[in-house]
Amino acid sequence: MTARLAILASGRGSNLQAILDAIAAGTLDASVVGVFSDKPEAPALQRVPEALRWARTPKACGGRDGFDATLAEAIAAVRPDWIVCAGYMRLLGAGFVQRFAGRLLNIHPSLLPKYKGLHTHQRALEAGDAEHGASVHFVTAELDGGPVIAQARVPVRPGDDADTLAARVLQVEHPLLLEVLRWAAAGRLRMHDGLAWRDGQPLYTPIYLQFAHD
Ligand code: NHR
Ligand code: GAR
Repeated sequence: MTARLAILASGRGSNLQAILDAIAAGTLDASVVGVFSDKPEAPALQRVPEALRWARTPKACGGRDGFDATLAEAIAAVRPDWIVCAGYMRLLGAGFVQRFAGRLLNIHPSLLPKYKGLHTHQRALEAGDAEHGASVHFVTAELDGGPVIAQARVPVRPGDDADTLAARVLQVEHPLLLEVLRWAAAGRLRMHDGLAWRDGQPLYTPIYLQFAHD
């Protein structure tokens, strides 16, 4: 059964584009049933037909709680199997997370539990880390604290700045997210007892995947 994906995005949308390209190429058995944004100007929205776009500012919804409630209704209306935060930059409230628990995924640009939150590349550089990377995790009410499914690493190279490092991480983000979405679409992923499970096995440590990068 082709999985129905709702994508949440606030910016450029390169992760969304990777999903659309994989679906078009026949390497991901899914369809994008809506793209949802807190930023009406987000370039990500332009990557799908107008009928699939939804955007509201939190301000227009009467603030954070009103936004979450409006967003939740719009997402529920498209009956997604999975909801994917792909460069989504706004915290989701506990009520929202509870409503879609176990079906909410996020790609985060760090090797969690390192560097939850924002400015991950700068923080990895300042810490002098030799490696950095990206994680896909189930979203829980705790910011970037939900169980991690899979990770991919990249080296930090001499002379890197936050932009060159972000660009290297992005090269592995796209295939990492796609691989996890293939598992999700095939019904192989669950969240249970605070852990991620694949094929009925609890993931006490994340699955490490290797991908090409510069
Ligand atoms: N919501 C919950 N409940 N749990 C998570 O794990 C979430 C989430 C919403 C988004 C993505 C996340 C990331 O991968 C994500 C994970 C936004 C912020 C943030 O501080 C931090 C992390 C993430 C997303 N946002 C500010 C806020 O006040 C706004 C920042 C801005 O607009 O520039 O919401 O990194
Ligand atoms: C990606 O690097 C993603 O991991 C990160 O933002 C970028 C979005 O790129 N996400 C976060 O920082 C979440 N807070 P994209 O819009 O081109 O997919």
